[in-house]
Amino acid sequence: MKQYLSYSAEVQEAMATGRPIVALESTIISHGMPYPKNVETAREVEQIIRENGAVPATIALIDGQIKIGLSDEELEMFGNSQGVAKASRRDLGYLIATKQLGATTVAATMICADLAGIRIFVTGGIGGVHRGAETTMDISADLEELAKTNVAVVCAGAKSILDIGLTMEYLETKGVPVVGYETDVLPAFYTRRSEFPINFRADDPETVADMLRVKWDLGLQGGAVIANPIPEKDALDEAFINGIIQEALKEAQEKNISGKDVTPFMLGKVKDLTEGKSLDANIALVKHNAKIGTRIAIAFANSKE
Ligand code: PSU
Ligand code: MN
Repeated sequence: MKQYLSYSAEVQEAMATGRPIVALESTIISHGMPYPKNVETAREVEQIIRENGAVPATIALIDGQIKIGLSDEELEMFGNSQGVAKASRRDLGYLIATKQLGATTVAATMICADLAGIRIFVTGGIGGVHRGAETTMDISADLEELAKTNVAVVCAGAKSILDIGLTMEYLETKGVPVVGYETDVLPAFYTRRSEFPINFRADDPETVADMLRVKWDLGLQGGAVIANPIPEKDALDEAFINGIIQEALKEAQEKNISGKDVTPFMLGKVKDLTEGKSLDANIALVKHNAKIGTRIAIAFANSKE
């Protein structure tokens, strides 16, 4: 397995010296945000992690290797390249064997982080059960991954392009804990609240770290969702964003968008319809997640023995 992993110098050094490392995904760069804001955001998020005392490891597939930690040029390449595949669990074998560029989703990033021994992963939002999944069966592979891979995902909850209620039910069935960070309800990505209660509330990074430590000490396989609401000042108006999501969903249906194209289509459409407001909110929440996720990674490293 080791022959497929390649580490940046920064990550290698952090591993050698036992410094906390935070994993980051690359689908958000290649398929989640437009250029050049995607690359700017990726750099800023990495910088926030460094400033707060951990080491960032953005994960992607390049030339037959799983890269754990990208260079500045590589970040640019993933942000500004049309030919980058969206890589989830099913795609890893093929994309690595054929030496293609692959931007890893939450599911694939969890797999790669786990292979590298990184337990804390920061992103914007996870995939989930899509609205209408009772007929389309569109359920993100992210949820299955959360059920089996030991990586905690710090995110801003689930977007209402998804069926948030069914996503919570799915996670419950699979035994995935959903922790609200300073919140009692699941945040809905662009807004701080949804109508769905979280399973557990944590008001400090130590509580999250201790919970993860005990879960994995007990051999309870799988990850956790750490849901951190978007800062108040960056949140969008609920009625405004939900109206726009409805409009975008309608267009996705009319255009018969399916499979792995659904989430990128929806994100792009919502961005256009909000005239970029959704992108600004997305950037703000990822940065906030980076800050909280770094604190959790540090607390988790300190919780060892
Ligand atoms: N949500 C976002 N931005 C993203 C994604 C989700 O706000 O970029 C990406 C993540 O990589 C996530 C993937 O893992 O979309 C889910 O895609 P799908 O629904 O096809 O599983
Ligand atoms: Mn899907």
